[in-house]
Amino acid sequence: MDTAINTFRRIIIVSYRLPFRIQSDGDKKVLVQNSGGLVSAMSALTEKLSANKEQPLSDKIIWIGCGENTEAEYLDASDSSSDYHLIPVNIDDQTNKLFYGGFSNDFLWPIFHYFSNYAVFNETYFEAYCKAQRLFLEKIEACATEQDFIWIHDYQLLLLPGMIREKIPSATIGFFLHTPFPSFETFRILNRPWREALLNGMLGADLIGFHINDYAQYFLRAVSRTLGHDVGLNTTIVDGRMIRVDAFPIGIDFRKFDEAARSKKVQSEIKQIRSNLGPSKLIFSIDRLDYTKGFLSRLASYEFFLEKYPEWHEKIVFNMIVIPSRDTIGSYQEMKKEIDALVGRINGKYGTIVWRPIIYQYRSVPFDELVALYSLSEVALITPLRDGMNLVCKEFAACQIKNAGVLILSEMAGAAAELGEALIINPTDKMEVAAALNKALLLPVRERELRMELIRKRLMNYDVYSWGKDYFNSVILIKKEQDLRKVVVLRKEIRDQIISAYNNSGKRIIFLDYDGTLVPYSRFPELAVPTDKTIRMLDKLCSDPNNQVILISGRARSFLDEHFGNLPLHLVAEHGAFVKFPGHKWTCEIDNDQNWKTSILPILQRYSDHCIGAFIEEKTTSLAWHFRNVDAEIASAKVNQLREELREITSNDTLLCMMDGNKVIEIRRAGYDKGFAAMKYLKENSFDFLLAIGDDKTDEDLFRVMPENSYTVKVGLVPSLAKYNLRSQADVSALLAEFAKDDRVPIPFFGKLVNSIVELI
Ligand code: GDG
Repeated sequence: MDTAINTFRRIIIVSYRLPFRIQSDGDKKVLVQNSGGLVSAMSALTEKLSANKEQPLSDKIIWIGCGENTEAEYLDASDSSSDYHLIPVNIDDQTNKLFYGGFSNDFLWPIFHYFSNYAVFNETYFEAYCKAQRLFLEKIEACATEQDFIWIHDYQLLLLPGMIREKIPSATIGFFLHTPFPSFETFRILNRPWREALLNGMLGADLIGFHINDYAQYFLRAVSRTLGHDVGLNTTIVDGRMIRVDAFPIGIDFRKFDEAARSKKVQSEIKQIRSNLGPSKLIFSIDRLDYTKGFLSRLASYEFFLEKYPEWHEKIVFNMIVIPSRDTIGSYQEMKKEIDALVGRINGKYGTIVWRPIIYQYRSVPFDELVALYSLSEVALITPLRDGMNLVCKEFAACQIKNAGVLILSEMAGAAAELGEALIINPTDKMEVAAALNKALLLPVRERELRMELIRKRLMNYDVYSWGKDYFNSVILIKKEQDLRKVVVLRKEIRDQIISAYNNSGKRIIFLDYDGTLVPYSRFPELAVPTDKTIRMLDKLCSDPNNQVILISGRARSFLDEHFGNLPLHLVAEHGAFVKFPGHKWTCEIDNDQNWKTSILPILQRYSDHCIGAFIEEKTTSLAWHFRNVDAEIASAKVNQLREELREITSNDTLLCMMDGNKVIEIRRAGYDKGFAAMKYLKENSFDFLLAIGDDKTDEDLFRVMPENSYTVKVGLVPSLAKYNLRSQADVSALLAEFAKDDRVPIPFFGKLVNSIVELI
């Protein structure tokens, strides 16, 4: 961890809210930590980092977030031992209302927690969401460098990683989502532009962390289905940058709770509470006021338990603490009223003169009291309807120093994936919850101890420190991986160098691929035709007697003839199977037997039937199965199956081979490729300017045979044998336009006349 930390100059944490507020302590102003899952986790982590005497942090951790005070006031209130340098983001009230209360809490929060019926759709929410994140961006830009690690947290800031990436392309950015990420069926409720914007925003990060693997997989699925990016088990590649998407189940500061539970202060607090409680067994829960936490169904289950198991009356007490949160929002106030009423009804129905079944408190709890309550409770009843992780259940276990308590935990909390020894329940099934309560209260001591011991051991091993370490190490690993796969973008200096080499050379050879290189991809190949501008540019290029320009394509002869037949170009069709010199006829470079197609066509047809959007292109020497219009997810499953099937055939038939292209699988006669075709031209080794440009996997064969002194350019930011990468097809047109930029300008006759005059002058 320490090595990982020291890889970066500084850590910059960014979250919606700053973790501290300023309070007066006599004459002095002091920083007081806010409550909440993110703050608890991060402060535990940073305390540990700062406490490391051998390798303390080189600088304070910068934390950027909304706060009530100015930067100077925070600085003033923090003492020299403080771990943080707090930088507040100021968002005006109206924007904040729409951004935080609106888009974040009234829209994303319910959708991400599967409460889509609570989601409020409002155009202005999203505008404010974008505006607010630009304000965060300003603060980050003012302090961040490429050597820092910027760690962004949670659903309020989903756009921010992408915004930073645009401004600081080589920044190291981590993103961690503390809520669940919903399945695609729920995520697709968002309208398409928002869906795309949010995913693209998150993909600005190098490492995207979730609490559990399910959320990571749902995210990757959303990326594949919404943006059409290829996704692997835990990675995806965007603009040539590999991004890791993984699960990092957040831990707690186990020792802090464990030690506090053993402390004298807490032990005397326990005695105090115990003497008030009497012999009753204590069932405990504490959560922020939120509909996701499942208060109403928890109370309904408890009521059912009281009804079904009357033998427990007067022997148990349920202490339900609700922490004030978001209670300015109307729906939260409503929910609070419902909780108040239900508690009142249950206590009225089952309570006696000596017994109140529920002790309900709506308040915050000081740390020592919280630890005491965790420690002395016999049962923790943690039943959220959805929860990213849930730290309360972990803290309860950390305080069970005698291993005596039982944890009842909702299967809808991320923590359930880790804590299998708890009694796992469905929080909406009151019968199951009631039965679990009864079981928990009756569980033999030995079984309670065994279960709790295992839970505690796991939480101790993977505490918040290990979580941070895991996350930091993964950031380093993905950066290393990116370095290995680095693409060399053809920057202006290299471009100038190529243009000047072109201008200073006398014998040039230029290989140009067609689709994706000379023209952008289109939904149907027939529609990807060259523009007049492209034809004019090619005309100029190949009319230069010093140039030999070869259009080296996978297209059929007829297509190339139709569009380029009038130009003095060399044409190579079907990936090298046919070659045509300017003014000559096509020559076939291979054995042109076509019988093999009869067995392959039905296979391709069968896959087309199952993949809406797929189509077959029949060429003389090959059959191409195009899947660019197939739903990405269906394609990823079916394409692999088809590959396997074809591989089986080609491994038994040495005359056939399979080619993986850009959203196309092609099966053809073996023994030739673009490299093979190019070699015929390159044999004549007297060129002083050599250039090859292509975007497809089949162009790698071309790059492979180009001599060392060539310029080879891959279109798209993906690793390649080519020396340089251009971002897009449009960049190729711009580069070629530079070569063709003799000032002899426009079209044929008049153009040539003007040129001659220019030359004369
Ligand atoms: C989000 C996700 C995820 C709260 N009130 C008091 C208090 N707290 C502390 C608890 C606990 C934390 O706040 C609450 O964490 P949870 O995980 O239970 O819930 P959220 O606030 O919803 O947190 C959640 C979490 O982020 C972390 O990623 O687990 O799923 O929703 O640490 O102890 N502590 C004290 N007094 C309070 O009144 N001392």
